[in-house]
Amino acid sequence: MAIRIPRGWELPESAVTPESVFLNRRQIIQGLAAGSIAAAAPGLAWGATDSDDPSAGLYPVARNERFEPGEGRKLTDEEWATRYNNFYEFGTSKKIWKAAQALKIRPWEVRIDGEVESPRTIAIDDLLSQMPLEERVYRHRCVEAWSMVVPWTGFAFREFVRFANPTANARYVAMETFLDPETAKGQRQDWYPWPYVEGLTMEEANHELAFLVTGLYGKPLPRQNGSPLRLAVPWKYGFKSIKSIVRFTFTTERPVSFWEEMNSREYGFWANVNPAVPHPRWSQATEKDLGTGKRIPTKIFNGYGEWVAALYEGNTDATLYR
Ligand SMILES: Nc1nc2c(c(=O)[nH]1)N[C@H]1C(S)=C(S)[C@@H](COP(=O)(O)O)O[C@H]1N2
Ligand SMILES: [Mo]
Repeated sequence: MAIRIPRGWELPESAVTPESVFLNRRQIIQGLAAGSIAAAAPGLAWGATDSDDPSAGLYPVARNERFEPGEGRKLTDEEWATRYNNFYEFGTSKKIWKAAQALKIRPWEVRIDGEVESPRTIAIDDLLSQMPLEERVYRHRCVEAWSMVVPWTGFAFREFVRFANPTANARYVAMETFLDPETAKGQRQDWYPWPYVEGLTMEEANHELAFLVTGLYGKPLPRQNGSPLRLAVPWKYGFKSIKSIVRFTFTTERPVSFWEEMNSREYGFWANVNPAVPHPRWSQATEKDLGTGKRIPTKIFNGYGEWVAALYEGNTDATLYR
């Protein structure tokens, strides 16, 4: 197969195809003998790596218009969101998207245990078929002071909580990424506390903004973005939004997250975006918008204060500690 279309990231930024155009291109590719061409030429278009994702037929889904990019913000180009990533399991640079294609996303099971009425394991496609999917445009602010605005597809975390049926004792939910050093070479670096772990209070998990993500730009979530299931908590620094989740454990005690374990002086449990609290090694007052490169002021709770500030009333730890 020698079809060769230059890829977006091989072009100068000025020549990158606008979303509407590559959506059409993707529709065309999908229309062509489903699978055969896309499978023969992986990387042909943005969506082509999805061709082996059995959930592809679920997308796109309707956008929930309650969530907006924010004043002066525009959607980040898909190529930036899918080619500039943090996923330490596949390396510490931002260019891990190719390495991440090694991730086996099926079969994929999600374990639900701890303080639940009955622990269970569910296959991702069973879970997907039971959850109400919607699209939400969220801002994402990395602790490294870059940010993006992307359309995630997924379901409200609180729908998942209802499904998991925790006991009244549950105060936190801990989440865990897969552990497979065979495919994820970063996990052979044994000075990191693998697997990646994150956690939320039950109040946070039940907040309507907390979102479990299964798709991006109207397609199944690319592996490099944390397929098949990742978190999006847009009022917190990006490292809270754990990727490729295999386990949810409801607990009475606060979990210690991956980055907190690595360096608790720099990364805490709450990690609420706060421009007034600098990282020990850099300011958090501004951020660089991915793609445009524009420097913009960082907002408290990443601009979601109206939604979430009430969660932290009287909890100075949560707002003043990083
Ligand atoms: N398992 C896992 N989850 C992770 C990370 C990681 O290295 N491993 N990086 C985090 C960080 S620091 C950020 S900013 C976001 C990046 O998500 P993106 O690559 O989809 O933009 O994922 C978060 N989730
Ligand atoms: Mo991050």
